[in-house]
Amino acid sequence: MAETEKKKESNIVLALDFPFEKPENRKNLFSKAEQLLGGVHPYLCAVKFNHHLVLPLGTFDGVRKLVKMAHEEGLMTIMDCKVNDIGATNQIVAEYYYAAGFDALIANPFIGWEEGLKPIFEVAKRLSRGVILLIYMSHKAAAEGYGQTILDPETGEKLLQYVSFAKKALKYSADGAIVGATYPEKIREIHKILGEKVPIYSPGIGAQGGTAQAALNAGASYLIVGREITLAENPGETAKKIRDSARFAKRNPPDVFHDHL
Ligand code: 3DU
Repeated sequence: MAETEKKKESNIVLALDFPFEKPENRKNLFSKAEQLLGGVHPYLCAVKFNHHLVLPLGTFDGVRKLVKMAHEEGLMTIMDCKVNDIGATNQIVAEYYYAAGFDALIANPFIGWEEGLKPIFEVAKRLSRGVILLIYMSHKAAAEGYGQTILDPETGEKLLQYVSFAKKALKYSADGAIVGATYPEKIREIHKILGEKVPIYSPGIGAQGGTAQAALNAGASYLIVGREITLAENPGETAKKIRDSARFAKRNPPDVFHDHL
């Protein structure tokens, strides 16, 4: 991803999400997605797909075409399927999404390693693809799961769930960590654990209330942006603005200013 970011001069991952369409009108979604991607690709490094398109368009039909289109524009593709089942099922899920062309998929570390995440990482390794782990989600109730206090099974000490997940992301050599832009203080804390070894992908910019500046300042490497772009009157202009402000924020992190004050 770092190479693509450099080449495309962008750290913006577009969440290619659209509002619900009646199933009989689902072909409109393909045209919408195709048109949007055609207009915004110069300002992106990757496209993230979700059930918004996989359900109505089908993985090996519409979605595969969009994945191909993204690749032709030099973009990486991520499937946000938040894999969360037993290993035998996860393996099949991973095989299908990678077969459809996805470069990486998102998985939920709550399932644990043996017969959980391990089969996904094994498929990813065999096919040279990526696995990105959810470390702290962006929504209001994220604290109920990711923020709970657990007892570290190795030390018996109290530990925050997301701290444990961040340590595991390092241990498993995950290709990315999802941390919500709505919780910049969590990004900062998790970034301290991950350093530059596992890049932070941050969703929740705009529609969910997070800001690009705060997420980047706290240590996020990539910004995941959906509705702010997909529902904009002029998606190309909006994507360019977000890309430009993200580049500026990266060059001029407010922390650097602070350090000099
Ligand atoms: O709020 P937006 O429209 O910018 O979309 C954010 C996307 O990222 C959307 O696909 C959502 O399902 C996904 N996502 C989160 O928003 C928060 C997470 O913790 C993980 C994924």
